[in-house]
Amino acid sequence: MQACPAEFNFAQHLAEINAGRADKTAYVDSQGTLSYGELAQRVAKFAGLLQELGIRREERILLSMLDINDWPVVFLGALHAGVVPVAVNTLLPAADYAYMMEHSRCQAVFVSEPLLGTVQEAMGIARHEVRHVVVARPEGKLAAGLIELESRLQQAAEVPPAATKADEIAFWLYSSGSTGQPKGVVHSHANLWHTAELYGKPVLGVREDDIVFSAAKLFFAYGLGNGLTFPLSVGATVVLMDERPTPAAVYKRLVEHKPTVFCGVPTLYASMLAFDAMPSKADVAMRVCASAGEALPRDLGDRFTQQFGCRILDGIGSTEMLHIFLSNREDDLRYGTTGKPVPGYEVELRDDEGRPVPCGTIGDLYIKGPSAALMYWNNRDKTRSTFLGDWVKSGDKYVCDEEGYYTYSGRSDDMIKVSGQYVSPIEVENILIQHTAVLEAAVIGAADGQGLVKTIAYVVLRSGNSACDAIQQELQAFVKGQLAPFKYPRTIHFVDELPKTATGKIQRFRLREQEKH
Ligand code: 3SK
Repeated sequence: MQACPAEFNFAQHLAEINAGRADKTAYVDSQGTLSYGELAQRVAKFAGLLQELGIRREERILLSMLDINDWPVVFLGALHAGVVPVAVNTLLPAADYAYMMEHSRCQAVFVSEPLLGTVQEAMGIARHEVRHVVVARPEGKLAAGLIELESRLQQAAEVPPAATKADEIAFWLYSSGSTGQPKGVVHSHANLWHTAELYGKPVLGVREDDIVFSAAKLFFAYGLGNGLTFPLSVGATVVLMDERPTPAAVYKRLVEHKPTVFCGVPTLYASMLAFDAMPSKADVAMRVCASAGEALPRDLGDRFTQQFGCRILDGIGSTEMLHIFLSNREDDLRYGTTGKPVPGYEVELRDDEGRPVPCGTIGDLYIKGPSAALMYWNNRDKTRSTFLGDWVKSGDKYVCDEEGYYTYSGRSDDMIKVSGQYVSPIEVENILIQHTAVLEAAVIGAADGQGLVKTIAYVVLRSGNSACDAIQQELQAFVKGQLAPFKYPRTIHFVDELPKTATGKIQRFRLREQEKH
């Protein structure tokens, strides 16, 4: 494999490799298509628009947009300009956006109209430096002070790419931890290239004649690779979906656009297989699928392959490593495991003292590979405890068998991964105990009948309140009202007391054990 050149701009790299495909469709969304030629032109114009708005190299912009054809234009246009896009989860409440605006000191926000209200609410809370709010696809006339993306883009001048270095900061994504605020994960231009060269092309096997559809959104590291880095690195076509990834919405795209590569998460695969109006193998054209976010139960993989005749390559990646570093492969697949290290990455399982553990023993997963993030922005402590020289601590526990297959064995911390997204139990508990009926709360993740993790809360009610369906629903709505909706507990158990250490620390591991029996 060639090395990434030292002088490297990932947006320019994509424009160069796709220069001969001007008429080929790069993206298709619910409103139309964007050819490779149009994409290249709009990226260069977007960089011109940033200059016109007075946004300079290395400054940050916030990208809070649904998966529409403008998303890659904004992301790559910023890279082209040497400006740093901070791509954020579109499901977050205003308080989280407010934190991200302050923390990233973003100079402008690029937002889809349905998210504008949340962004404006966040601007009312945050001490921000936002100078421009640019709205993609507004339905009607925008209020004074807001900029419409399309008209400004059309008028903007195309500018040449910034001469960035491979190791220069290209973009950020946010990742949540069990305590504290989300961490700004800082990635370089070269990191995008490494994920395509090491995983996208050789493992997932994305090719020029593919149509790629990722139900995981572009603001996730997983979705960014699937829906931008990999397909554009080989000149493939991408289907984008701005809706929530329900089975109906996903099947609609699978039948209409006939994607050949599909990327999802285990909960989605489970709901697709449980869907009443499931299409037949002849209605779809998938040749390979990917899964990440949480371990794919063996039975789900088997049933999906039986139904659609194609395999799901289950893998694990992280926002810190940018994409998948441990994966099954088409020619080496064992459902129920996460496969083997992706060539180019090394993984090690270590005990509490940092010593490698033998085969068959659970250990903490460490990864070494070229796509590791540069740091967590303005968070020296967490950077130091995660990025350890060449190695990155993942926070996951794994076991490796005699044949070299790795199997997921839980988290090293209390974090819960639900449908591929981290939920901090502490964050949910802190909301629950703000409810007047709640005395104490503990939150854990537990596998349901299909082996998929769901959030469960244990709640001690204040005297005078009694456990019933109504209070359960009220508490669920209370959490949904304050946190991103995926964080609410799917089940609430009302208990008389919580297990605690002598010093009063909640023992979530005891609740997890109880949940298993
Ligand atoms: O959750 C994962 O396994 C994952 C995969 C690819 C990129 C990022 C993440 C978090």
